[in-house]
Amino acid sequence: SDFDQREHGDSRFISQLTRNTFAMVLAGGRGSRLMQLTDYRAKPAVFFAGKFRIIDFTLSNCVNSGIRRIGVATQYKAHSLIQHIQRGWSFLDGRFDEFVQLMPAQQQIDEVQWYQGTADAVYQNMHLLRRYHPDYVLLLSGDHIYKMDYGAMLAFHVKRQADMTVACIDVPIEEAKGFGVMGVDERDRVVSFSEKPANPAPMPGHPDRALASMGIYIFNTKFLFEQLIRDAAEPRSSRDFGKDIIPHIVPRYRVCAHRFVDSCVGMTDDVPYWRDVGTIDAYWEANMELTKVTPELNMYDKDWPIWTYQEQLPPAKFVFDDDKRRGEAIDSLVSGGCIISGSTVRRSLLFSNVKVHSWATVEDSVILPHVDIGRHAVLKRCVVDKNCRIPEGLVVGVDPAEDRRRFHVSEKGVTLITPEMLGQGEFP
Ligand code: ADQ
Ligand code: ADP
Repeated sequence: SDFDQREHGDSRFISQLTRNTFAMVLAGGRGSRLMQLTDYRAKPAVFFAGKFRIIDFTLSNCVNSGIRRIGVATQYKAHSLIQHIQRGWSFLDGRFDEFVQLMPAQQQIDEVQWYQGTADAVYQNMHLLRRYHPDYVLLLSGDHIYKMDYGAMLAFHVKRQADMTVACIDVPIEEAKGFGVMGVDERDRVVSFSEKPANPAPMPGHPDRALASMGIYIFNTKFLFEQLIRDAAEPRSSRDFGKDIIPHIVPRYRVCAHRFVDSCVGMTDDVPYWRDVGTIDAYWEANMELTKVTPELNMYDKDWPIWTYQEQLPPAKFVFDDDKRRGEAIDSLVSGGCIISGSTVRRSLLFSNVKVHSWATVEDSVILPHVDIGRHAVLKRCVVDKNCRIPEGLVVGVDPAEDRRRFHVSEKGVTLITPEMLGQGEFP
C-alpha cells in the first residue's frame, strides 16, 4: 500500500516520546497587568473565550498531543485555579497512568519559602518528577492562548539530539524586549540568548523582527536535574529559566530552537495563533476577535478539542419582555444559563449565567459569569468581572472621564468593572 513505512514509523516514534514525557505547567505568576481581574485569581485561572479559563488551552494541548502526565505548579492566589483543575481536569484516568497533579508551592523542600523563580518551582518538585522517570520534561506556562502539538516539538528535539529545545516565534522588534530573544545558526541551533533585552537583536535579513522564546522548553530529564542542582548552588542566581538557566547552558550545551509554525494546529488562513493576554487591552482584543465571523482561533476543531470544567446549566434563552421588546444577541458568544430579555447584545461574549434585563444594551464587551445587568444599563467596551450586579441605568463607555472616576479604564479605553468598584465586594 501507499501507507509509507516511514510515516508509520514516525507516528509510532512520536507516541513513544509523548508517553515518556512529563509536562509541568508553571501557573504561579501574578499577571498583575490584568489589574483587578487577578486580585482574587492567578492569571491562568482568568476566564477566556466565553466558557474557558486561560490554562485550559495549555492543558488541552498536552492532552491532545498525547502527553497525559501533567503537573501544575501553583503559587499566587491559587484557590480558584486549584478548584478549576480539581473540578474540570480529573477526567484523566489514573489506571492508564494519566493525571493532572497539583504541585502547590510552600510545601516542598524548604518550608519557609514560596517558589522563587520558575527554575525553583521545578527544582522543588524534582522528587515528584523522579517518581515517574520520564525521559523528557516539557515545561510550559499557563498564561498563553494557543494551540500547539507538542509531539512535533518533541520529535524535533530528539532528531536534533538536543539537550534542550526552546519553542520560538518571530515577533515585531518593538515587542521583543518583553521576551527572551535568541540568535540561531543556519540549523536553528541557539547561539545566543538574552532575557528581555533593552536592545533586541533583529533576525538576520529581517531588521524589523526578532526571534522570541515562547517560554516552552523541552529538557532531557537527566540534563534538567543536573542544571537545576547546579543553579541551586549558585548564590547569585534568581532561579529563573530565562534569566539564569538558559543563558548559562546556551554556550555550553546543545540548545535548539523549534519554530512554532512547525507545530501549531488548526490555523485559520495559515496564521499561527499565539496570544499573551497579559493586559486588559490584549485580553479584551483577543476575546473580541472571537466574535468575528471567522476568528483566527478555531474552537470548533473536533481534532483539537478545548477541554474545561463546565457546570450543568440550562441553554441560553432569548425572550421578548412584557412590552414585546425583542431580546437578541448578534455577533456574540452566549453561554449556558444566560437569559437575554428585551435587551440587545452586540459583538460580545457572555459567560455562564449572565442575565441581561429589558432595555439594556451590551456592546463590544466581555461579561464574565454570574453577572446581572439591570434595566436600561448601557455597557460599551467593558470587561465585567464575575458576580457583578450592574445597577439599573448605569451607563459605561460613553463618557470616559466619568468612567475613570469609578472604574479602571485601559490605555485603549476598555473599562474594567469589578464587584469592589461597584461597592459589592465580599469584604468591603
Ligand atoms: P515571563 O513570562 O515574563 O517570560 P515569568 O514571569 O517567569 O516569565 O513566567 C513564566 C511562567 O511561569 C508564567 O506562566 C508564570 O505564571 C509562571 N511562574 C512564574 N513564577 C512562577 C513560580 N515561582 N512558580 C510557578 N509558576 C511561576 C518567560 C521567559 C521568556 C519568554 C516568555 C514568553 O522567561 O524568555 O520569552 O516567557 O512568554
Ligand atoms: P473564580 O471567580 O476565579 O472562579 P471565585 O469566584 O471562587 O473564583 O473567587 C476566587 C477566590 O477569591 C475565592 O476564594 C473567593 O472567595 C475569593 N474572592 C472573590 N471575590 C472576593 C472579594 N471581593 N474579597 C475577597 N475574596 C474574594
